[in-house]
Amino acid sequence: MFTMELKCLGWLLVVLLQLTGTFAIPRSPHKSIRASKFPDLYEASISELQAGLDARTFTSVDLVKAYFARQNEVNLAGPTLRAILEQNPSALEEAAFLDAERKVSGKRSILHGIPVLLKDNIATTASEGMNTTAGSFALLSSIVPGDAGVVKRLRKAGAIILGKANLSEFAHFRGNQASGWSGRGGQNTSPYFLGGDPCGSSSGSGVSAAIGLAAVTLGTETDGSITCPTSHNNLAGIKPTVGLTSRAGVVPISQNQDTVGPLVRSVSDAAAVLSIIAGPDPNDNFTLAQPSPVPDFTKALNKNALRGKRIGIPRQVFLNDSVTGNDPSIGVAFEAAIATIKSLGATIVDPADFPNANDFLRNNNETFVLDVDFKIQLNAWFASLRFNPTGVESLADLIAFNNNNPALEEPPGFASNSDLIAAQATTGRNATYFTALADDHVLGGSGGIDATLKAHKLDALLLPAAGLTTKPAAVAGYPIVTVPLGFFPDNVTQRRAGPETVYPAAGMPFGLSFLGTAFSEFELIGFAFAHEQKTQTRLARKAFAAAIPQTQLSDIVGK
Ligand SMILES: *[C@@H]1O[C@H](CO)[C@@H](O)[C@H](O)[C@H]1NC(C)=O
Ligand SMILES: *[C@@H]1O[C@H](CO)[C@@H](O)[C@H](O)[C@H]1NC(C)=O
Ligand SMILES: *[C@@H]1O[C@H](CO)[C@@H](O)[C@H](O)[C@H]1NC(C)=O
Ligand SMILES: *[C@@H]1O[C@H](CO)[C@@H](O)[C@H](O)[C@H]1NC(C)=O
Ligand SMILES: *[C@@H]1O[C@H](CO)[C@@H](O)[C@H](O)[C@H]1NC(C)=O
Ligand SMILES: *[C@@H]1O[C@H](CO)[C@@H](O)[C@H](O)[C@H]1NC(C)=O
Ligand SMILES: CC(=O)N[C@H]1CO[C@H](CO)[C@@H](O)[C@@H]1O
Repeated sequence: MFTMELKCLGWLLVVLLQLTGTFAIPRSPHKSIRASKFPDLYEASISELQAGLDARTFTSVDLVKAYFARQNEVNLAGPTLRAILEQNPSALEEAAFLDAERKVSGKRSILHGIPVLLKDNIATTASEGMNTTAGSFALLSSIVPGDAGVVKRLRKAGAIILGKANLSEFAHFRGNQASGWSGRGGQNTSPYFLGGDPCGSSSGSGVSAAIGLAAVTLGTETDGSITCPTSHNNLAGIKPTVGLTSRAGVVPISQNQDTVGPLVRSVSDAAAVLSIIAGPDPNDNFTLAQPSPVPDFTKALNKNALRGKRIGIPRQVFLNDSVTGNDPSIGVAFEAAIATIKSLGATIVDPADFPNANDFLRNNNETFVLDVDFKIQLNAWFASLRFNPTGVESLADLIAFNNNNPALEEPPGFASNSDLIAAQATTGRNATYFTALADDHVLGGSGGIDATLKAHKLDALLLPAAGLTTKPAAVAGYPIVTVPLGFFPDNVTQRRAGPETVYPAAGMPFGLSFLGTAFSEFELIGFAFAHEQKTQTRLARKAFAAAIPQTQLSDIVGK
């Protein structure tokens, strides 16, 4: 420990001297040859970036500069995607430190020196310079008690926090919201169709991962908020079992449903990130009930993972377009996915209907539970702040703040506070609440996903990501792993999604979801990987030209 610190100091000195120009380590004379070895940041995987960092082809400082430049090209300029809220003013310093440490003692983990973008409801210590606001002006310049549990794990693993991503304000718990809109960030839009709905609430995370504005992004899901932006942005995403990843330091909706997970470009990257952010956290007691030890999810990456497995297709309600509102083209691509999964050696059980499928059509227990939890937990969030200059200290204050600052928080088309008002009207965790919560667990779990898996001896369920797919997993707290499935055809019927957005639209992506029981991430990752490797759907279509940032490492290294 002691010698390590001395070595670190020595290298920091070297770095400082280099920075101040006192002496310079000669650069490679083969720069033009090396330039071709830079990975394309649009698609670069964690392991490609790690290989380049290890080979000293580029540094983490170069990576941070390149990602910042890419963000600046498309965020408020060009197609004005509005995916990024803040760039970390300490990121370059953090990168330089991690570059120096790598030289001395090697990498701490596969995330050492890798830039990670966080949804703006995930807290970062205020002294670093970034705000944690869930997109709301009511939390601007508030002082959080410290890093979120997942951020502590990322930093320990050597990751660089690159910035904060836009989102649907308060993770889509404000009322009648357009996906991807927040007071602070404005309307985030799709990189696949100008003015397309990026889906939320982890919209900025999804859009940023899609076009390489960061190496890795994190989002949160209460019901659909990782799965849907993963689907709309041609990504791999994991909505972990509630209690696998810590929610400490995450602006809450509900302890019963909130969960933090990765939105990235490949199942391999998702597995690597999940392996690092998962694990117990004394500040989130739900995480203390998870199986130990945390699996190395990268060991699940097996192209033959579907061989001999039984995959069920819950058609009733969940594949009925008149219920889900899905465009028929999703169904066409989904049937092809079933055939692919069969060709990969799985037994398809079709249909494998939920015994309680029709209960999902009218059940409102979820809203009841979320309203009660949100009021209690958001009030606790405000109480936990060291300081909030806006003076907002409660949900009631928040509603008043929005109404008193309409130019900031209620511009035309974005004025609804109906979720906040409904939550404010609740009176705590009474007998009705506990009945509703128990009913949720039956609906999604013992009477839903688990009942279906058991009845047909299944290893997983398969559905398109869009539709009612996320609800059973949301109310049960169960995992979903999503991968690219296809793209809307040019003649798709375009619809309005929000005041400034449309969905579906020509060329926009949609995803395929694997669902399972609690803590079945390892199996689901294997199945999703097998499908991803066979189909390579993500690579079939890129973002529209103006949404593809041009800056690459070759523009940064040595400049
Ligand atoms: C956080 O918000 C404050 C107040 O608007 C601002 O001065 C500061 O620059 C913000 N931090 C970043 C990194 O944008
Ligand atoms: C976690 O702690 C809260 C109170 O702090 C309690 O209401 C809840 O039941 C606990 N949950 C678990 C899973 O232990
Ligand atoms: C699909 O849902 C509609 C509306 O609920 C219903 O009328 C129809 O019977 C369903 N179709 C099937 C095949 O279940
Ligand atoms: C809650 O679930 C139970 C059991 O499925 C159902 O009878 C009840 O109507 C639901 N309550 C609400 C408010 O939807
Ligand atoms: C529990 O509180 C809700 C409002 O949050 C109310 O509608 C319901 O009647 C209450 N139930 C009981 C048993 O008091
Ligand atoms: C789009 O084109 C396909 C293939 O030609 C056709 O089957 C489908 O009905 C068309 N959809 C619409 C909405 O026109
Ligand atoms: C990093 C960045 O570009 N942040 C911008 C996010 O959007 C708001 C609203 O347009 C801007 O004020 C920020 O500068």
